[in-house]
Amino acid sequence: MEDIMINLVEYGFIPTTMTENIIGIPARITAVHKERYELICEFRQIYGRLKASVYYVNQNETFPITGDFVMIQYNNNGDSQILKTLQRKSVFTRNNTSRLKEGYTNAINEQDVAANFDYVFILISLNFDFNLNRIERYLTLAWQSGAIPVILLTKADLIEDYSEKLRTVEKVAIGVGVYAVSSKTGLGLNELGEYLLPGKTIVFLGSSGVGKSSLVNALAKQAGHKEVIMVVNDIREKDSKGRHTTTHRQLIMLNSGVMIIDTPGMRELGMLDVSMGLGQSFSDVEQYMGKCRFNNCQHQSEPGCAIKEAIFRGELSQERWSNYLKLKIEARIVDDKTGYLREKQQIHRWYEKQNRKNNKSKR
Ligand SMILES: Nc1nc2c(ncn2[C@@H]2O[C@H](COP(=O)(O)OP(=O)(O)OP(=O)(O)O)[C@@H](O)[C@H]2O)c(=O)[nH]1
Ligand SMILES: [Mg+2]
Ligand SMILES: [Zn+2]
Repeated sequence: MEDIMINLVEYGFIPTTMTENIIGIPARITAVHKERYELICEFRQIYGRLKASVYYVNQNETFPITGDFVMIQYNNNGDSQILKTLQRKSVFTRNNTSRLKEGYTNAINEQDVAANFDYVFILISLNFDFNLNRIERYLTLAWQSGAIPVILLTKADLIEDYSEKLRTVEKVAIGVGVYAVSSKTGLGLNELGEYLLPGKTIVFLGSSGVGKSSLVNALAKQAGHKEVIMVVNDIREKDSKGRHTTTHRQLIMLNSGVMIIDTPGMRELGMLDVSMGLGQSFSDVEQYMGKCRFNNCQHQSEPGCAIKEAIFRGELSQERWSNYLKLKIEARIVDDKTGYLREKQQIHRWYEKQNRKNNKSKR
């Protein structure tokens, strides 16, 4: 056993009274294999298996996926036992209806993508794969997941002038950061600093070949890693389209303390639930609408405000509510193009203030 204990909080774990009352110690799933899980716990990187009497007998127990926090019975001499999946703050799951059609009950669902991420990096290649509809679907998915989307237009080194494309994407990506990047030249990577924070988890989404793993490597290099982290196949660009280089999801922690979940490109998007529109991505927020004591409640400091109460009870996160507001404000601006720029600046300031507030409360 190593001398130095790992602090799981640095892996994004938030201890609560609930976890204190469950037996075992917390751990985070870093990869999922057929029946075996890779985990990180306070002692070291370990392997684990599901406790059968918990996961197979009790049909309500959620099967862990990459990024999940779980409680384990630590075993120093072999596989540890996974006792419980803890509540997720964000998740990508498969479409429930297709799951039913396929006869899923509660079998291990390898198609589930990731859990407990703070940001979704949506990677779109500037030289192919450029499709606004797809970008919108990714955005809807990302908002639904409970995390914050960021759009990266990749391989900027291959395109002479991408400003037009950048502007087009900014128009559909309401309230979302859009960046042109290149893993080859390092262009735009510094701008991502505000997301690459210790303890935060970022999931990478995007078609096969857009450069997800290359970006992991570029960011790792930037963080001082000497070794290459993800395998990238450099000769496949022309002759072997459709092959997937990354074959499983892996949570990686960089030296800077940020965590990245790289995913295989596959048909991910088709498998995920994108049946709802962007407005309905916030059904978790909108369920409180119209439940305030006053009809014209501004959700500021009015008594009997259902939103504020939900936040107070911990049912709704402040961050989620802020995102909802941001999206609402931006949506209104798109309808009113005349005041567009002025208001965009206002939002920018509002968002920065919000960030400062968040950072303060974290200290
Ligand atoms: N010119 C250029 N090529 C890039 C860049 N990023 C990635 N590539 C190339 O694009 C190809 C695919 O890159 P990967 O990083 O494997 O793509 P991926 O999204 O991880 O693909 P899957 O693992 O299959 O989902 C490789 O040939 C890379 O060398 C870039 O910024 N510029
Ligand atoms: Mg890859
Ligand atoms: Zn209210």
